[in-house]
Amino acid sequence: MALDLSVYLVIGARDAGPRGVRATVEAAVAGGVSVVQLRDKQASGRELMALAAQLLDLLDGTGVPLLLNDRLDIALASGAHGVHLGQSDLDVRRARRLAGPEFVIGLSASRPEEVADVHSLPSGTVDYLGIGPVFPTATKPDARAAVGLAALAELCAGTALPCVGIGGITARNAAAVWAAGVDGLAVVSAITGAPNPRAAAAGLRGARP
Ligand code: TZP
Ligand code: MG
Repeated sequence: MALDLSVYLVIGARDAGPRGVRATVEAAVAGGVSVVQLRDKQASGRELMALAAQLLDLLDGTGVPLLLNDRLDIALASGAHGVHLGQSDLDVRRARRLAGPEFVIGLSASRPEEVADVHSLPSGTVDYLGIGPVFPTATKPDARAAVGLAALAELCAGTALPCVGIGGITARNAAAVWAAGVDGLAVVSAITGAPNPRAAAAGLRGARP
């Protein structure tokens, strides 16, 4: 299955608020989200496992893959489609060895040297790069400084790997982020904080050139 990164929802219980993760994901997928990443730094392994199982049930038959942030163990145990790892998480080579060739592995890389490191890996180790924060964001207080559109464009141009922009992306700036050469837009609050997550997802999808 080709990986469609175009509208990429990152979500956890705290992002979803009272609407809940499941209802938000259901609405967002109806609106055109193409990837869901479960990212909840506070949830226990058991909680993540239970939520992953529920989301996999919900996504079954939609063609939308579920990725786990950080937790290769939960991703493998739940039967999720992949994992998204950061620069301080489990090494992507080890993750690839454990997970096999079909599993999706995404990696955060927001500096040229981090992208260069990925190029020195055996091909097929990493499936896509997450680059950000593109813009300042309150969603991830410990995020690095925003890279901005010009650096995003340079990073995307410097790799053959698909690139997803993340951080402060909304329907209003979506066209500018696409113009930087990304293969997808990853968002938390633009969907989870919207009054209508389905319409918000559709708005992001509609911004694709
Ligand atoms: N990684 C870099 S920025 C970010 C993550 C998880 C948060 C993005 O959230 P938002 O609400 O789309 O700015
Ligand atoms: Mg991580």
